[in-house]
Amino acid sequence: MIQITQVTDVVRKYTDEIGEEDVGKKIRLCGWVHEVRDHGGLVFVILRDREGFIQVTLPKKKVKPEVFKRAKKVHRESVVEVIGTVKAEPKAPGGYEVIPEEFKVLNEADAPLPLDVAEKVPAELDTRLDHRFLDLRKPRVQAIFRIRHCMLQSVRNFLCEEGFIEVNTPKIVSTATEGGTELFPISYFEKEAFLNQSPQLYKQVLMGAGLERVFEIGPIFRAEEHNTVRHLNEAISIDIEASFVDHEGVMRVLEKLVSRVYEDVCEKCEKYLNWLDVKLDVPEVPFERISYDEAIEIASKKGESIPWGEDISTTALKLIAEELPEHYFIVDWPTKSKPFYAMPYEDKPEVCKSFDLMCGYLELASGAQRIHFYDKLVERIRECGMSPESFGFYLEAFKYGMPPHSGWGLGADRLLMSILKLKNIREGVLFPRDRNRLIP
Ligand code: AMO
Repeated sequence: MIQITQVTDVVRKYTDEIGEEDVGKKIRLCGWVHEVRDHGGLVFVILRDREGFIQVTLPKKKVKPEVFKRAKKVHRESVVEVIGTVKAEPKAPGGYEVIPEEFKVLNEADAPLPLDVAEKVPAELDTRLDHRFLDLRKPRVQAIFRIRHCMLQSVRNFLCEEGFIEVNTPKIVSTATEGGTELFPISYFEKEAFLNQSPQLYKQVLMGAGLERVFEIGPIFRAEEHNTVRHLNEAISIDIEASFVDHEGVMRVLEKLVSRVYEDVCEKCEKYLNWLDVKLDVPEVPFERISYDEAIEIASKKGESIPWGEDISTTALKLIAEELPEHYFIVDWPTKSKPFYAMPYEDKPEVCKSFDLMCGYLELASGAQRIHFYDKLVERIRECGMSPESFGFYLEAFKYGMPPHSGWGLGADRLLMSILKLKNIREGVLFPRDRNRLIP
């Protein structure tokens, strides 16, 4: 790794890089003061960096007086740089300690802290999110984001290997895609505009452009009224679209992707999974598929009836999940319960070639084969009570050679929530946006 911090002869080490080979050697540590334990003539400073902790031991008689004085009065969470000699010490966390010859306070933190990073004083999620930069210093919280990073990298690697091209589509748009109720209007000079709910229209247009397989990892905005543990107003969606593939084809891509993410997280994030005390089992593919009809039948037998054609309620989904493995697909939804672009079955137009990927009762993704015929699409837009005129640029792409295609959208925040069994989706989002939260 390139040494990008201050230049000295002494090599900077992360706390987890210190081993037997460093004993007796001089190293440089940079990080935050996690804890100070003052025993009079002996002071222990626990230094934390992004990889863990190390004990900096200061016996009054063995360190320079100014170093001893500085360490003794440093506030918790101050930023420090320590140069010192590594000693094996079985009683120290990690088995090593550092005896400093230099102890620089690069920036002193105020006291008292608005949030206890050492987690001795527990805090509610709201308080934690209000002071998120401090909350993020907690190793267990950082672990979530290290795993999120690995998850997204795994998604990218897998989709690139499968021939998908990464694209970026506009987030300031002029039309709804997933129904008109959840739109955020914005002012865009003299025009009406919205934040995009989904890259849906653009990824389909790119099929008309001949890109064949595209993916996007980007924000989607939904004016969700409800404050639930699994809804955000700004979420990250992993979207794909593929030509000459039916809904079954993209479901296979989706299940393989999910299982690959588990494999990669297990392999590359053992340390962070341990910090979180999470054990993962890689889900086996193929995932079970049940039809919408079978799903509502299960719910109805358990006392929760869903009128055919309606969306499945959370209560019903919880009952359905009791009968199924962790990951499963609900397929063949009523056409009227899905957006206009889902392709109805030729011989049964009241049902469409769509699917939801579930993890327990949590919906992780939804997708479908799309209607690729211009006339049929215009008819469906009208049936859904919308005006084809507002879909001009989208519809044009269907007039001049649109291949058959399918795709899905997978909620990245929900995927992370399900992998780590987070109780609240907000825990896996750096700065979540919900009805009550616009700051920080
Ligand atoms: P859908 O609306 O089902 O489908 O969204 C796809 C996935 O995105 C995630 N998601 C959310 N996550 C957190 N908070 C929200 N408010 C939220 N809304 C959605 C979910 C969901 O399964 N265009 C289609 C996809 C497609 O057919 O390609 C779409 O947007 O995990």
